[in-house]
Amino acid sequence: MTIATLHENGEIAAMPENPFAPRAGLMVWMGEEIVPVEQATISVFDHALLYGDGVFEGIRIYRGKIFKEEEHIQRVFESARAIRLELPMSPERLSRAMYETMRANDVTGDGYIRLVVTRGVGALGISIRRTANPTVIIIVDKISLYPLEVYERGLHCIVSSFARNHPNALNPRIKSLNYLNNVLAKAEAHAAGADEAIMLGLDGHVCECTGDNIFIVRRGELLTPGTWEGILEGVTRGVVMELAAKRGIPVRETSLVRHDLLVAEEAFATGTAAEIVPITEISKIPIGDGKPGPITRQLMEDFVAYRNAV
Ligand code: PXG
Repeated sequence: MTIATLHENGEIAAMPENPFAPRAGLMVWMGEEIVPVEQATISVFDHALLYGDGVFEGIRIYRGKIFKEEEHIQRVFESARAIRLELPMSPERLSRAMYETMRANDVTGDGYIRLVVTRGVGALGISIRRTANPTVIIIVDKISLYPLEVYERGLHCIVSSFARNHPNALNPRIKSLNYLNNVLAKAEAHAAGADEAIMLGLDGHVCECTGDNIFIVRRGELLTPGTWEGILEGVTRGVVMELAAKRGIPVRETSLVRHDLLVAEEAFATGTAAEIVPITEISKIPIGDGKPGPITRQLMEDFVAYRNAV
């Protein structure tokens, strides 16, 4: 379908095709049923659109199985609770809905689930009292990854000029639909010719990357910001802490500042999409010798073995 646009000079022109448009044939869970993507539309009065009022999850499918399903379901329920949003289905029904959507898309191998819960349609005005019918959306699609080359050379990061949301403003532990903070930091990184941005809190403490948690290695110890700093309590972060412990690598949640990043022996980011990706440059300063470090590479290997085993 071509959409027409009216230009200022009165001419009507066809809008160019969107190269990022979803693929035809994609089936989406929309509210209570699975529909073709063209019919998976939400109202302009849904408060998710009007105010970013809602929560989401990004989940991996490995070999037809939802990875860390319980953790993701628990997190979406916790995010929802924190914004006074009641999910219109039980955790069990949500799990079945995700598997039903996978089946509708013939996903038996690897894939990605984007789970979204909107506040629902409401009157104009931010009050949640004047909204009803929160909507569950489940998109099952391919995952978009960093190119393989990035895993070999490592991410080049800037330290963003945008502070991460203060926990008392909007706690990053809530995976809310308000991601503009991260969107702006990521855009800033790209504008600076970097791959990714590291965000600090208002107090200058290291928080996280725009869609990944951060770890550094210092004197053989694995360090990562604590959840009190204002970060998402990442599922991958949890797995990596477990894997490190199994290897006998000491792990500690602690406060870190910019200086700690620059003197680190190794650094890496973790997330559902990225899994584990080395960070080899921060603010144009090489981390360690500027190559992915041995502990990072060991954990990358362990992670692949772990997710292949579940
Ligand atoms: N910090 C932030 C701000 C995130 O959004 C993580 C850390 C890592 O958490 P997990 O639980 O994934 O280990 C995230 C996760 C996407 C996308 O498509 C974003 C995330 C996960 C998957 C996909 O943008 N964010």
